[in-house]
Amino acid sequence: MAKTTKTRESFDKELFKRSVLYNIKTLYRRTLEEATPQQIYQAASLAIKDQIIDQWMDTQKAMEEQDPKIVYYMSMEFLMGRAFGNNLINLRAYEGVGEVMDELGVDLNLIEDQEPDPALGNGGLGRLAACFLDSLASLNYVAYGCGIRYKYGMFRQEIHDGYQVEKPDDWLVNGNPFELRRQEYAKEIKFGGYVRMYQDENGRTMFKQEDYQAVRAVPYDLPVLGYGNGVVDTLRIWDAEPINNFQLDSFDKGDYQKAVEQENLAKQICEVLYPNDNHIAGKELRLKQQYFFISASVQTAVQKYLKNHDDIKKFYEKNVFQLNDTHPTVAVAELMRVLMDDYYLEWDEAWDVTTKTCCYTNHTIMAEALEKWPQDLFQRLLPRIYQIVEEINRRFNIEIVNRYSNDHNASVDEKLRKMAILYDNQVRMAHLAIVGSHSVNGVAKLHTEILEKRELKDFYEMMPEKFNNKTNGITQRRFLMHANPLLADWCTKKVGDGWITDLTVLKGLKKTAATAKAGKEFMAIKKKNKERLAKYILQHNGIQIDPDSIYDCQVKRLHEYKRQLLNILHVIYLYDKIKSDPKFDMPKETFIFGAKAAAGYRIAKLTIKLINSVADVVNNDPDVNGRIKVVFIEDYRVSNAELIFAAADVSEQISTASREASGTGNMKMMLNGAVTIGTMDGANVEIVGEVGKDNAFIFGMSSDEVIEHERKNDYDPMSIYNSDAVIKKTVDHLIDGTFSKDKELFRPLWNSLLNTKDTSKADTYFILKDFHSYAEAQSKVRKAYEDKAGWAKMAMLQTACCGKFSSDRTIEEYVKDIWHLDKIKI
Ligand code: NBX
Repeated sequence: MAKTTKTRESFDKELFKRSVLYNIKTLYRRTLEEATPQQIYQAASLAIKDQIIDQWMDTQKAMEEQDPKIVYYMSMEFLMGRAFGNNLINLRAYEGVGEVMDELGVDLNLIEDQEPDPALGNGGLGRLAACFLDSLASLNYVAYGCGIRYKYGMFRQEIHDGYQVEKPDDWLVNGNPFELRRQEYAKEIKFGGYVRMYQDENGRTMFKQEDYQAVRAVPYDLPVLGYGNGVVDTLRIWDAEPINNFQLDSFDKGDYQKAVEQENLAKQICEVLYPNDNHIAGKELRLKQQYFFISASVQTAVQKYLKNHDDIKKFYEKNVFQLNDTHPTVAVAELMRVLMDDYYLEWDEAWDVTTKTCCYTNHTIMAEALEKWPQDLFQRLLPRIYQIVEEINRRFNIEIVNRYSNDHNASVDEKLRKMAILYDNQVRMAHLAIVGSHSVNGVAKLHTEILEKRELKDFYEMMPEKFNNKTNGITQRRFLMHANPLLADWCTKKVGDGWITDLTVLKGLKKTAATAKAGKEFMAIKKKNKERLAKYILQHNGIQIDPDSIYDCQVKRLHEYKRQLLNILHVIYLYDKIKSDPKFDMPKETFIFGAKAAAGYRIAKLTIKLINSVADVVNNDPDVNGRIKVVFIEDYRVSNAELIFAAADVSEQISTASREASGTGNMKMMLNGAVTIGTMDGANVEIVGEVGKDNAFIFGMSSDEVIEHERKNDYDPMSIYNSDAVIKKTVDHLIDGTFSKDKELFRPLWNSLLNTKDTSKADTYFILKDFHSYAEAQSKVRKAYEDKAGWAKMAMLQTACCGKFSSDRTIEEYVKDIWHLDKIKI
């Protein structure tokens, strides 16, 4: 248990113990001995919640007295991970609770394992939102996360015969002990119908949605604890309920029909998270989800403000909306609607407030992830919102015309085509987000540059002042303190515990890193974490791995641009080497994968099957003799990610340059002392900047080179294949029966690299082009690992140099440049 967490302030062990026993009795009519681990978990969680509630109320009180500016972080995803352990850490009660559990004869880890991972997110974007909330609370800012209480979060992944099988994630079966249902803040949300225009008694033109379907949005609040500062912020996630229980004996057929439809709508809206990342399915229900939680959140924010302020025109002085990608972008039009229709502002006044309130973060340049809605669908579902979007678009187009009609270097038509919000019968959400916000940011330096120079070039030229970079970060409270208590303690011993709230303190380790003794300690801790992961893998995968082997880890969503295929092709290449040269000398290496593929993403799912098939062959071939092992960890999620990060030696960050906006797993691995093998992409560039290029293994094309090939459309993987025997042999193993009796099974993967019918579509992610440079980098990794002392030093330097990548730093930058929040005092 982490000594780091010893600095506890007001945690009362006796009170906690009594409270747990009491809860077991009153909830389950049982004694501790009779209670199941799940029941103990529930009882302990409620005991903790008791303490949290007091702090939560104090925070609310401080808020009312101090009237700070509030950020609403609007996101369709919050990938929070388990709350129990994290809450204990931030309450500084982890060790105390551990002691109580010891006294009760209960294993705290077992209790933590009773909690399902709340997986209300796909990957990086959702997890970033969770890290941001942790940092906001820890830095004394008042924040509301606004999202959806999906009944089913990200699916649970099972592997059957090497294939991914999606199982529903029924995370609420046992209830959620930390949540509070806030019926009193329910809101009505309207869909469909038509807009009636009329003059009110003061002669104002009014717009009223009629003949609509409505659902009731009911908020559930989850506490977000700051670290040791008594601040408790709120994640408010919305559930949908039917407005009224309709009468089954209704005589009016029309009413009856409508009532059933309304009830169904309410049942559907929050049913499930769409499991796609970096890809848009364009489903009507998804747009309903978006408007549902945004309308509820915007209405709440405005009403909350007006409780203590009377000038709605100054709303932006006390509130800011950060839109997490384009998914919450209807907020721009919804705020306009509320300001004009409910509070009678004129267009220009409402527009001033809206643009000063909204800010937009872009997380991708992948074309297939850009949200566009068919105009007719949008209009049918959100008739009033559509009118407002039309008017925003009309005014923006006038601006474009005024700006460019006398500019001989620009064509107005071209600009309209590229920048209009409504175009080609589509609503382009990114354009609405940019026009309706005063800040547009990318998530790493390189990503922001690409946005400015390429993807959003026209917008950048027209409104450069809006654009800025905010390099992502991660919270060290979860990803070091909770994930790796041994290393957390070691850091504290070396440099004090200041790193918990200021990660740059770890740079003090640089001096330490020079000594051989420290290196041994560091690697001993790594070894323990590798044993912990080996135990998990044996339990969950039935595969025995060697804690003395190199743990090379690629864990993240499965996507072609992330190039898990490059990784496994390199394993195939190594396997060949071993087969053709039985004495081939290399340190033992374990290739660890973890990844979920979107349910409809064929190539991604087949890549999972390939990894498992390669594992079957390689792990069981006596010629390999344990030199390489391949493991695919089932159901990759926040809780097992923590085990993996702590155990990783090598961090695989191998996306095609320019494609990974930032990456955050790269930072989590670095924090835990894993060395990066990667491309100059996303935040890797900045990681190398901090740790130095001698302490990372960089390979492959630069983003400029990739972009240049795309511009010229001159990349021809087939010519590489035909002229390079090694690549040909490696790739052909996909279709020669080495990894599957059915030689055609992996043909689609082979085709994805070499499809001869349409060269421009083959190997879109330049796997063959980067292959040798990757293999060479891998060979350097193996060589470096053989120098034990050298490796220990390099690993320590990762931890020492990752100060920049705390989400605390990111949040302070958002505050300084965009949000201008006030700190509250408790
Ligand atoms: O956001 C990710 C990027 O790919 C990472 O490079 C970045 O570090 C991270 C945080 O900024 N994007 C991401 O996770 N996107 C999604 O999950 C996503 C989900 C739904 C959707 C589109 C994208 N419709």
